[in-house]
Amino acid sequence: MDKLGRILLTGASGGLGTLLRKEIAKHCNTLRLTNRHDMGVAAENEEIVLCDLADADAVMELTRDVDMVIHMGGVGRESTFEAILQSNYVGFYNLYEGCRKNGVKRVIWGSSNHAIGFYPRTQRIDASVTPRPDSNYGVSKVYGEGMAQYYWDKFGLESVSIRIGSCFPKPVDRRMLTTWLSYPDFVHLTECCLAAPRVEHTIVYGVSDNDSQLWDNHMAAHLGYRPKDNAEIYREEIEASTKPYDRDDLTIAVHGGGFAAAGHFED
Ligand code: 15L
Repeated sequence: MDKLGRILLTGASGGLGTLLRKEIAKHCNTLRLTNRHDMGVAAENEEIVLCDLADADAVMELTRDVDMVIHMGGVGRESTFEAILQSNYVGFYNLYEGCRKNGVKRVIWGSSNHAIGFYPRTQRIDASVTPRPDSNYGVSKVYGEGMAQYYWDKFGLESVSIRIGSCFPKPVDRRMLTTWLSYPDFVHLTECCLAAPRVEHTIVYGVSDNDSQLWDNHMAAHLGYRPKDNAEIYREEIEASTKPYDRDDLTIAVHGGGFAAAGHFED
């Protein structure tokens, strides 16, 4: 892929941000890293900017002279409404406004399978389905996808919303035999999102080439994503170390698993 001038990576000290920091730097002249917390020492082509995305003025500066954004920041699980509000709504809005006003070309960001978590496991879905979020966190991802579509339709700012499954070094429970996204596949998918000539607003499921599949990526074929890993190689190990789910347990009845099964966070 052609080298970009400057990429901004948010959430740079989180799990996925730390992974991308190592892998994405070679695709740009300058990698600007941001988070609220310490991100260590800047490497040769890195810039480090401490920033709270809820601070609109700071985000306006943060997004200046940036070609593309990889947004892995924000609250990454169910939480209080206040925490989600500041990060996934206010912070997300500030980011898109900064990108629009500073002429950023594309935002690639971590949406989540929890935007569609209440679909039953008996149904394989593609990106055209109506969202069915399974948590306040999932609702915030639906908002993000709405923003991404709106900023493409109204302002021509491109986005890829990656509905990430379970991105971990290896699957750790039975549900993840279906939802697992390996680190190498996640890096490859992010590179596809950076390199694709035109994405408009694309929704893609971030999932490896698992034998057991709930998500169909035919609507994101233009990204050229070809996952290589398959959770099936862990089946024996997972089945030996975990109990089978009860048929009626929401953890296994719907795509979102435990997020759907949990009660309201603040009750
Ligand atoms: C997510 O959205 C979370 O960020 C991650 O920690 C996992 O829980 C994942 O979903 C999942 O569904 O396994």
